[in-house]
Amino acid sequence: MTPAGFFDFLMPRRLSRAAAAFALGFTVSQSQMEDIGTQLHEIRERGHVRCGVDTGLAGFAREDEDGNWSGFEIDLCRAYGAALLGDPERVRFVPLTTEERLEALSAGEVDILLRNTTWTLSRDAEPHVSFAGIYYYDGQGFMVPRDLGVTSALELDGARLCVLRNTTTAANIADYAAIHDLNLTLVEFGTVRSATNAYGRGQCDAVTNDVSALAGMRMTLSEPDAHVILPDVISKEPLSVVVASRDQKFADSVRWVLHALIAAEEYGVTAANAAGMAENSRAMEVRRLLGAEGAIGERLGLDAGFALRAIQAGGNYGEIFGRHLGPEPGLGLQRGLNDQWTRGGLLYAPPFS
Ligand SMILES: N[C@@H](CCC(=O)N[C@@H](CS)C(=O)NCC(=O)O)C(=O)O
Repeated sequence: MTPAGFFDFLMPRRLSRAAAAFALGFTVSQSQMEDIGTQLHEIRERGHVRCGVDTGLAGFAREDEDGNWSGFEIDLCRAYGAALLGDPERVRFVPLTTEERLEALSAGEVDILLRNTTWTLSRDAEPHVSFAGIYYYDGQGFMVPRDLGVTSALELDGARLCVLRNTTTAANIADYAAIHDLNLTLVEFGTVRSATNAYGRGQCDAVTNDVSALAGMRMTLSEPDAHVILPDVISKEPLSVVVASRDQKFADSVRWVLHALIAAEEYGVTAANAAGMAENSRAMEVRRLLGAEGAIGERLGLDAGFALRAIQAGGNYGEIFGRHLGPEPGLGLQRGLNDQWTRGGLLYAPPFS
């Protein structure tokens, strides 16, 4: 649907946009209104979604020698291609360093940032970016060579620590060191590859990062078993999908595609059974989710089949997690906080109604 089409749908034709906004009681500026719906329109014109991803992090986003990307964040991007454009392959992956990521999003170089980015107040307060949903509840941890014999981060006094610059990691570790009176030397890097290589060469005694990222780094070391991730978790790192804040409608659709993958797992909808459930399920919530009932997709400026296609692209949240982050060949991470609320986790999709 075009932006104009969206407004036609929302309000009587004879009302001007400003009058309509007034009539609906919105306090939206003229320029904000003009942007509503434009981003999806641009993506459709272009024919692909541009996803900002890691430069290379096992389990999350990695490119092989033939240019094929794979990983948890990659499959989430593909779900967006399927939901927004009807095809999981209509996605271009743009590798971004920690330093580049938010600027690239603000500058309109990518549509969706899916790149281990923690939702923080300061980042959310930036005028050009909006956080559209948490897809992984993480926390900052430490990895050390097993033969160092260290069992807690509190024993790292005097250590050299590899850390990625322009991250929450670098800020948290400074706070942690100050509180616990630890004298740490931080050795900063721009990409995960350079940090992993430096740690592997013994340039640092330990490396600190999001625990999931440490699991990815560990996997790419020459002898993964020779390294341990310590039990200490020193921060909350809710990794989120981020979009530019210029088009709230787009942010909503991005948020609800993620919710669709989470809700699908809760209701037992998988890549394999989604089409059958759309036809045969008698649960109204599932029918609405899959577009067999109601018009929730249209409310988002999408269409009835957006969630069905997203789920069929690579499965529900649990299927995607299992493939990349779960037991071998995944990173071996537990579901933990990233389990459904019905099983004691934090994943909780709001109602599809
Ligand atoms: N979640 C933290 C850390 C994010 C981060 O960038 N972590 C490193 C993990 S090693 C990373 O993903 N690097 C990926 C890369 O270099 O492509 C943040 O948002 O600041």
